[in-house]
Amino acid sequence: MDTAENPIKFTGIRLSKPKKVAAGLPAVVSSMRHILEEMNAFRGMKALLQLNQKKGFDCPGCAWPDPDDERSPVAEYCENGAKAIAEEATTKKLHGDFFAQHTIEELGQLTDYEIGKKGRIAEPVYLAPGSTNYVPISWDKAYELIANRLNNLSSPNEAVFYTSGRTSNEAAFLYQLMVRQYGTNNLPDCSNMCHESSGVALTAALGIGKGSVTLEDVHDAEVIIILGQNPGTNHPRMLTALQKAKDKGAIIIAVNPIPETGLISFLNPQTIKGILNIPTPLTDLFLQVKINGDMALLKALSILLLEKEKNQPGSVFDSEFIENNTRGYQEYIAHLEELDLASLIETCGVPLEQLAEAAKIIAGKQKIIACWAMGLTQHKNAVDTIREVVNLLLLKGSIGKQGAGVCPVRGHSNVQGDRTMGIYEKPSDVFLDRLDTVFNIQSPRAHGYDVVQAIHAMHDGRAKVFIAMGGNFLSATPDTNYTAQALRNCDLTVHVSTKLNRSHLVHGKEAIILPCLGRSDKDIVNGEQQFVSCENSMGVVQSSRGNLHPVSDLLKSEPTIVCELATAIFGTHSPISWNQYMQHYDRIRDAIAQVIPGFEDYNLKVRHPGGFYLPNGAREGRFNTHSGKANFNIAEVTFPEVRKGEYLMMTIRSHDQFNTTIYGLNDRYRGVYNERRVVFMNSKDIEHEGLKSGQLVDLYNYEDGKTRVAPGFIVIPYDIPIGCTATYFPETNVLVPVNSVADQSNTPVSKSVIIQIKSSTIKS
Ligand SMILES: Nc1nc2c(c(=O)[nH]1)N[C@H]1C(S)=C(S)[C@@H](COP(=O)(O)OP(=O)(O)OC[C@H]3O[C@@H](n4cnc5c(=O)[nH]c(N)nc54)[C@H](O)[C@@H]3O)O[C@H]1N2
Ligand SMILES: Nc1nc2c(c(=O)[nH]1)N[C@H]1C(S)=C(S)[C@@H](COP(=O)(O)OP(=O)(O)OC[C@H]3O[C@@H](n4cnc5c(=O)[nH]c(N)nc54)[C@H](O)[C@@H]3O)O[C@H]1N2
Ligand code: SF4
Ligand SMILES: [Mo]
Repeated sequence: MDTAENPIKFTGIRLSKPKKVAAGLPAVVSSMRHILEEMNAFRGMKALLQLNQKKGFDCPGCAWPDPDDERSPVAEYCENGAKAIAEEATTKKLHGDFFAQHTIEELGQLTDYEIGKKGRIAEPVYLAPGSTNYVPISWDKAYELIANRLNNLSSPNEAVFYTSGRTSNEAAFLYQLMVRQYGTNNLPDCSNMCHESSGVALTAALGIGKGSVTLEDVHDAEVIIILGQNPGTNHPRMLTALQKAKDKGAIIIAVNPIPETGLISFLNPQTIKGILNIPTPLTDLFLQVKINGDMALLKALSILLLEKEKNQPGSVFDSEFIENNTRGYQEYIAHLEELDLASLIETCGVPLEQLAEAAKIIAGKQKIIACWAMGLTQHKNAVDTIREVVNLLLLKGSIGKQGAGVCPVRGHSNVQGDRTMGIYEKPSDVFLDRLDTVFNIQSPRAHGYDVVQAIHAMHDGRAKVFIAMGGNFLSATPDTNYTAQALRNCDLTVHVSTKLNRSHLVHGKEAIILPCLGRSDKDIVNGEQQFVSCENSMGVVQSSRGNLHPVSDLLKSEPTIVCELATAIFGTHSPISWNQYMQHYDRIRDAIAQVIPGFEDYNLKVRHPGGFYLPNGAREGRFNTHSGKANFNIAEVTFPEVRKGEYLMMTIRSHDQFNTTIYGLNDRYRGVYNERRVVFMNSKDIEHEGLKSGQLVDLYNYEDGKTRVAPGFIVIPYDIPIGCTATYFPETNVLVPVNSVADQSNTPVSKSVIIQIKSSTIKS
């Protein structure tokens, strides 16, 4: 179906062998090419020189931390950081004339790549009911209209307020405050689709929903296990940290269905070795797990460790740590003893010899870090799988000590900070009580909708107004056609955005786009430059000051937009005087300091070069759980039911995208150029299905008695386990059933989608 939600275009595929080395000169060339396509060299260099510097701005890419100590004065960023800047700081811009020339329908036929290349949205625009084009609207009129629609709903719970993870702490705090003053906890965010499973698992196991390690810990680790993560593409500066760890003798074990280039070896363009073209091998042991075989793999590893411990008591497990700091050890051991190693091996697909080698490596070491990302979080059994990672570390006493711990590597640059600021549909009463006391409001106590619940509520007419602080809800969420209907059923959809995206084009009866400043933009209020702050994946809060002249005078900062919208919604009788916060962002930080533990003296601490660490009990070996101890978890081994003729499909990122933003059409490391409509398959499966390399196929999912189809994908033979396939999101989100969610975290299961593959009905 070639519609506004799923346009299909083929761009002319070229293939090469997957690369064996990440980064190096091609990365530098690619960075510069992206920058120069979007802006002149002066603007490009001006931005890049301040990227991730202590007085500069935080990279709008991923949440990998910056070094605490010295930073490179010229290039403290990676290829994908440069691409993020090129995308955001482009000088191309969209004013009213662009929207007058192009109907929504026309724009909907463009691919995500083409839409993104159009430029920055340069003024607020409005789409009237039944109208074909967005037209300019003044900021005041836009606020008035949104406030009017919100104030006329029969309940505040009929509105949904989405957040994506680029939003600063300051904007996020104000946004959730506005939403709670308005009267709802309907605050779904991208985290619901991302590391929610990690948050749920770690809170139950360790008493804090975040990672426990610092960057220094990664450098000091003896063993680093990387599961379900592709750092070479998605957290490229992590390779520098891995290289440092390797230089100090660390052993890296990678667990992944595909041998990702960034896990194999790294040419650091900032070192002499890199310049001399001498790569650092990274992974010492690659375990090619079947999609979603991790739980079985981890249990098998624990069994092998238990055997060694029994043979030589005290040599493998940290019994003192287990005794003093954990709960449920005996029960966990009893559980392991009931399991059948052979069937675990069959489920995970990794041969015993390799598992034994991994067990041997782990057995003799104490400083072990486990890193993971979406390859673990987006499965039905994600929470229990992550708890299995923790079980393994607890056996080894590898939590709360230097060089050891859990490291869920976050996605968006401030997704962790947004949660800390209260962007959460299930806030604690303690947090709400503080808000109420400090601001003299009455926050609602009923929990709100997460992403999946919000889609259903909009689909069923229980929610009528959708407001998004960033993001691209339609393309990021599952079951694209169902979600498109959900958005279309709304009376009003509003987006605070930097760039045009598909969620602006598949809209409610009325729609508004409010254009905002990005990270790289200079934000001046009353003649004084303001800064915002973000929390990275390791709990460091840092300031971020853009240094580029915004492409349009009609852009506003996210904090200003929230304050002005709140003023329009609540009028002059509000107990919160919203105006003060947009006059100086120190006022927002003062408010945050009053509400959120760890932010005392925020304004002082955030001005410290490099920022400050938030408190983290697990890091210090204190576990704020119900039991006061770190908890082992017992879970049955589960695996998706895949019938004959069905395959498991993981939806992954190419090297040229940031989530739904498509920077380019290449996936250099995997050797795919100029095409995104591809399906990676094992050659035996290709043969078994009677298909050929390069053939066009249609992909189907039939869950819940519905037929979902993603037509037109080119078959690529790849090094992936039998029965497993991979495609890029968002193109295949149409196949992810909205009701297929992870137990406990409700995260869409977008890494184990059950598909059938049939030769295509369309021509390329
Ligand atoms: N350049 C760039 N950077 C990004 C992003 C981006 O889109 N582009 N997105 C950002 C965001 S929001 C996030 S959340 C992160 C995402 O970072 P990643 O989680 O690295 O992103 P994915 O492409 O989803 O890759 C998942 C990895 O898990 C593997 N995998 C899939 N299923 C399984 C499984 O069942 N078991 C195991 N062991 N492995 C599996 C895949 O082969 C792949 O290597 O990156 C962030 N950084
Ligand atoms: N099938 C499948 N689906 C997935 C995933 C997957 O692995 N597979 N991954 C999931 C994950 S991990 C995530 S995090 C979500 C991502 O979901 P989202 O966060 O909703 O999506 P993004 O693509 O990151 O959002 C991009 C848009 O954000 C806007 N934007 C960019 N910068 C700014 C800014 O500074 N301010 C504002 N206001 N707007 C800005 C731009 O308009 C841009 O078009 O997708 C999820 N969806
Ligand atoms: S690793 Fe992530 S945060 Fe660092 S420069 Fe690259 S994209 Fe930006
Ligand atoms: Mo994410």
